[in-house]
Amino acid sequence: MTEAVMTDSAQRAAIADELDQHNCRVAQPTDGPLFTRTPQSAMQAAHWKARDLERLLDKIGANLKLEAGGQRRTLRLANRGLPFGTTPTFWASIQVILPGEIATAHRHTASALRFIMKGRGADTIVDGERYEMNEGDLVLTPSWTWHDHEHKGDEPMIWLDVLDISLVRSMHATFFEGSEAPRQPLAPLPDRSYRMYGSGIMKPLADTPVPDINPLLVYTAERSQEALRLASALPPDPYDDTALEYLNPLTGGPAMPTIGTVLQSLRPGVHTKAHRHTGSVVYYVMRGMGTTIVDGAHFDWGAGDFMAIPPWAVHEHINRSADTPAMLFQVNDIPALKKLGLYREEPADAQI
Ligand code: 1HN
Repeated sequence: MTEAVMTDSAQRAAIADELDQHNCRVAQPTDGPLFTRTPQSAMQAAHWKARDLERLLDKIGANLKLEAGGQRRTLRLANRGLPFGTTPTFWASIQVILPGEIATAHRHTASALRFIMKGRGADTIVDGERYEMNEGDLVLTPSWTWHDHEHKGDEPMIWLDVLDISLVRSMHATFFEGSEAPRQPLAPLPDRSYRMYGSGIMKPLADTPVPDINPLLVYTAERSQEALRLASALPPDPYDDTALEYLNPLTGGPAMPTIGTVLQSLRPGVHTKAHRHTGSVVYYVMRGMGTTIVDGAHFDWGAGDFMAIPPWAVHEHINRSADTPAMLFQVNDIPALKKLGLYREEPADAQI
C-alpha cells in the first residue's frame, strides 16, 4: 500500500503540543494508516486439539474452585493477536462443572450461549425457566437474563460458552449483577419457552408482541440434528456444505442478535469452495475428521477440536473420511456485522 508522504511533517510536529493541550490533534507522519483497502485483522487463525483441551480441562477441574458470587470455572480460548477474547467480538470458553456443584446466579448485558459438549445431569435456570442440558443442545442466555447452573449428575460435565463480551466492551455497555441466592426461584411453568416455540414449526394462537430477546431458550440436539438430516438432501452450500442456522422462531432472524449459530455437516470426501467474509468464526468439531485451510495454514481436525477463523481470512473445508460425515457447530459474529451494514463476502478467486 502506498502512503502519501506528508510534505509538511515539521509543521505538523511543531503544533502538536499546543493542539494536545486543547484535546485536539492533526494527523502525524508517524501515524499508521487510518483506512486499509481491505480488513487487516490482528486476530490469528488458531486450532485447539481435543487431546490438549481434555488434559487442561481435567487440570482446571481438579485445581480451581467454584465459589459463590456468580463465578464460573472456564478455560478461555485465547488469541495471540488480540488483547482478550477469541475473536474481535466474542469469547469462547469451555466450562467444567463437577457433580454436586452450583454455578450461582448472575446476569450481564453480554449475550451468551451454551453448546453442550459432554456429560448429562446438569440443568440451567434462565429467568426462572429450567432446562436440562444434554450433549448437542444449544441453550441461550439472552442479554440481561438471570442464569445459574447446577450439576446433579455423577460425571464432570463440559460445555462451550460463547459471549459477545468484546463487542459489548467496545461499546462501553457492560453491566453485571450477581445474586445473593445461589439459584433462582422457578417460574410456575419452568420450561415455558420450549412448550411455546420448541417445535420450531408452530406457535400458540395468541398474538404476543415480539419481545426484544428470543423467546425460545433451548434448541435440543434431537430437533436440530433431525433438521440437519432432512437438509442433507438439499443442494449443498458451496462453502459450508449442509449448514442450518438456528433461528429466532418469531422473527425468522438469528437466534441471538449479535451471535450467529450454525449446525453443519460435511459429506464424506467433500472439499468446499474457498471464500472469505468479514465475520469471525469459531468451529467446534462434534464428530468426523477433516482439514480446514485458513489463509494457507492447514488445520487437520478431529472430534473435540476447535478452530478460529479471523475476519476476511480465506477458508475452505475438507472431509478426509470417504464414508463418514463430519458434524460441526459454528459460532460467528455475522448477525452483528449485518445489522451494522458491515457484512461482505466473496469467493476466494474474486478480483477486488
Ligand atoms: C459466564 O457468565 C458464563 O454464565 C460462562 O455460565 C462463561 C465467560 C466469561 C464471562 C462470563 C456462565 C463466561 C461467563
